[in-house]
Amino acid sequence: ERPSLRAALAGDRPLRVGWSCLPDPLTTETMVRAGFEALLLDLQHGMIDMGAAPAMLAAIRAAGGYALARVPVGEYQSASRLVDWGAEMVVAPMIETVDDARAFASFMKYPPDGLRSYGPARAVQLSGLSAEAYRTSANGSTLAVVMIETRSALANLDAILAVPGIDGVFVGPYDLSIALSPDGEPGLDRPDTIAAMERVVRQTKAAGKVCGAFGANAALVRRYLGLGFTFATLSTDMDLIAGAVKAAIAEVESA
Ligand code: 3PY
Ligand code: MG
Repeated sequence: ERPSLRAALAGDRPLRVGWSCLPDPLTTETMVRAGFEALLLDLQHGMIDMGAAPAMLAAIRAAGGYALARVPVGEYQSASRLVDWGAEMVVAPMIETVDDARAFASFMKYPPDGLRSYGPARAVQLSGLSAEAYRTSANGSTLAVVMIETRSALANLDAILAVPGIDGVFVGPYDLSIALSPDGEPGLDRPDTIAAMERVVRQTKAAGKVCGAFGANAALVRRYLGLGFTFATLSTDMDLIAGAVKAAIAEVESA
């Protein structure tokens, strides 16, 4: 039996996590077979909708990967459905307050911890567990992760980390750097952005929780792992495909 996502994230090297925007299960399956051990389906900014998600979650898991998903802002009801369909982590963007975190956690965890409604037939099928084993392990093994990407989230971080049912945080460096800038400019390399990310790592690790970041490219993934993040997602399916096409054309035409 494979380790839970929580156990895999606590392993001796960071998990290789990819990012999917394209709503196609064969693309996600290909990314996992090519080396990503986990893949996040982006239902916030990606083109993936709730209709596309079930087959994509199944494709990730059939290829042996861990299935992660990000919901659109405030769509906690969708988080429940994604875990019902086999997502092992759901990431909620633009969380600002303890109340936001509580609302999200309540949709992710079964009673008595939360108000997730019971109906995990598909998650049971994909997990290979009995319904009883799934139900009793789900609150511990399914991760509710809040995005820290606003000034209020930074200010409220310790209180957000103390919300029962919140398993970790994920930093969006674009929104965070825009929020920290006086003129709304993104700046992934700015010292204030990096210092804020270091603080998030420190506070999150002190709370014993998982700490992820969006890594737009290999250099940023290395930077974030160097700062102590538990994991950093590497690029996106769109950027990886576009980069490979450009490199292949250049190789032909530069000869
Ligand atoms: C951000 O950087 O704001 C993100 O949400 C990454 O997708
Ligand atoms: Mg963001």
